[in-house]
Amino acid sequence: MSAKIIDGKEVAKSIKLSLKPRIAALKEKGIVPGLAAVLVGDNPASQTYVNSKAKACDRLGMYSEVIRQPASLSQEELVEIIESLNANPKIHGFLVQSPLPEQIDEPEITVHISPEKDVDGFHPFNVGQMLIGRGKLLPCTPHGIIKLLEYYDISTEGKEAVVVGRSNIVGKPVAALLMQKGKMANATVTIAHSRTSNLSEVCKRADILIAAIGRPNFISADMVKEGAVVIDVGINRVDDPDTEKGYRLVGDVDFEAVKEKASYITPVPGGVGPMTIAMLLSNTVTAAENIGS
Ligand code: L34
Repeated sequence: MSAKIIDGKEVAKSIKLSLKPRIAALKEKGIVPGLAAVLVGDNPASQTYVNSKAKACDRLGMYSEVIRQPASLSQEELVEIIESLNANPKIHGFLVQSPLPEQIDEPEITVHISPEKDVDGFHPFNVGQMLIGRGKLLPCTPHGIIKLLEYYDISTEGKEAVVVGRSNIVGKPVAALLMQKGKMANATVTIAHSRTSNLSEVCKRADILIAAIGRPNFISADMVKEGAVVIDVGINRVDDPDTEKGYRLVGDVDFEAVKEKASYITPVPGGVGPMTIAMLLSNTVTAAENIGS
């Protein structure tokens, strides 16, 4: 069997389209939803992602700002920037792009973001609300994954979902969303990680396998059950002198081999990545509706 390819660009487009009437309704009230992204340092992947976020806002008639800062930025200076964004009426949502330089204490930074403007959904208040099933601003990548499954009518009800990776930005929250009571949830969730014994066997149990490890081609075909739904969250840059950019993007899943075994699979690029941006825009519109100024 060759898997059906889950087209993240198409789903992202449909989500962005669905935001248009909400943006128009806000504009009638004199509100232009505004997003700011803080970029510290010059990580090339972060620059790409942040630029894509700003461009996506422009296309939908939203306001956006990218605040670029040197890698030498101090914790105190970053907190000041956050406080000014908290107070900025043009900005309804903002984020501080990861990774951050080592002098910055990231969890400590997140606490300073006003929960109403926390469109990443990383503030402990929003994490807690999500965990009890009351999240208003859900983390973008995990929520994007749920939306992909929903769009393709892939039921999660009663399914074995295995999440490989336990990061705060993907692994833990996607597990929380899949295990909760409700539609597009009710899954039996296992979180596996680098210290899991028998990782291959654990992965093989999965009806839905979510790979968020950050290691190129880590999930091989022999770790995947026949007919499984495979969601690849990894975006790894691998050197490739034959390409114009000098690298190519590969996921955490050995796509070519695994697609012969899976029923559905997300590609990299064009899978989960575009959904992260679509859900960020969605959260920004939601934040603007909730803040209403
Ligand atoms: N604070 N930091 C914060 N929030 C986030 O939500 C992120 N993330 C992750 C990294 N750090 C963050 C992102 O924005 C990953 N991420 C992200 C966003 C967009 C894309 C990938 C990752 C994306 O657009 N991916 C395209 C390819 C882009 C390319 O050419 O490099 C894709 O099709 O997968």
